[in-house]
Amino acid sequence: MTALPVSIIGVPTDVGAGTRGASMGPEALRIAGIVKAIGQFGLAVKDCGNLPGPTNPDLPAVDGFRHMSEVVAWNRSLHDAVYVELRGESLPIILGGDHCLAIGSISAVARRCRETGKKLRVLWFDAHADFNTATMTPSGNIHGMPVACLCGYGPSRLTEIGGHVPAISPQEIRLIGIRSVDAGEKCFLAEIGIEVFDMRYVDEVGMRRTMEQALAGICSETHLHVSLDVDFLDPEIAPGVGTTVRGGPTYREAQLCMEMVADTGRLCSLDIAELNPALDRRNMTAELAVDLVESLFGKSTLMRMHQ
Ligand SMILES: [Mn+2]
Repeated sequence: MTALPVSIIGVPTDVGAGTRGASMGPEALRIAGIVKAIGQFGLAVKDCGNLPGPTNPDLPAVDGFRHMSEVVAWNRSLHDAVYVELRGESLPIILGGDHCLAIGSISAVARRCRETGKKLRVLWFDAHADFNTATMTPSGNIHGMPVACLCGYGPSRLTEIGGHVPAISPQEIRLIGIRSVDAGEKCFLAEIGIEVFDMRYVDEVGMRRTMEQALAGICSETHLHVSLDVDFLDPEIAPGVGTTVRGGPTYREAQLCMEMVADTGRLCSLDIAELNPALDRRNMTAELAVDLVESLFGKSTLMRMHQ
């Protein structure tokens, strides 16, 4: 596979989150050196800058959703930006921003896959399942709903952004690292058949076996999209996020995930979401995220004798 040029798109939004600050994520990732980190692999990198969008009005939920109009505006514009980059044969990297942005990015990826006849596989690395609906979530924060919206469960203004409902089928996504799911969400996930590799599973079988299963069936015609919520990582190594949950993957486990994605050679798009510099310590979480991105693009943290 020839290496695609990379296009970086900043999405400085926190309208989908309960805690403010993820809107500063794109700049923190740039400061941590994301452009240079990708460039070192000989790839062409274009930083498209930040998308414009509405500011955070910090209002309570209306009809079960907070900031619906703002979330719709950001995601429509991100959908269009990602779609343009994919059509131009680039690999988009979306710097978030809260995780609601995955509605826009993945609906664009899915749309492009439908046009080109590619198979889609989404790996969703997260502490949460992000499968809430307006009736199940008390807060109404839309960053807890993107997987549900992408699978067609949610308000039409969000489910229809990519022009096809549902944007993705439940069979196209794997949730990895989950350790905070409420009862209603758990039943719903099982009912529609989403494959979930929770931390209990990772503990029992190990990250290597987990990733082998999450990547099973990927072939040369697969578009692999990674959606990395920074809260996937253990808070001890990644404090800069608004929704930390104890008991996440260690540094080595997280690196192994990324290295195994790199080994497939099929990574075609990436979201980095929920980095919150206001909660970080000396940008360490942004630097870790950049470190993981390097592994996604093939930097091996160990010298291997048998490649
Ligand atoms: Mn998330």
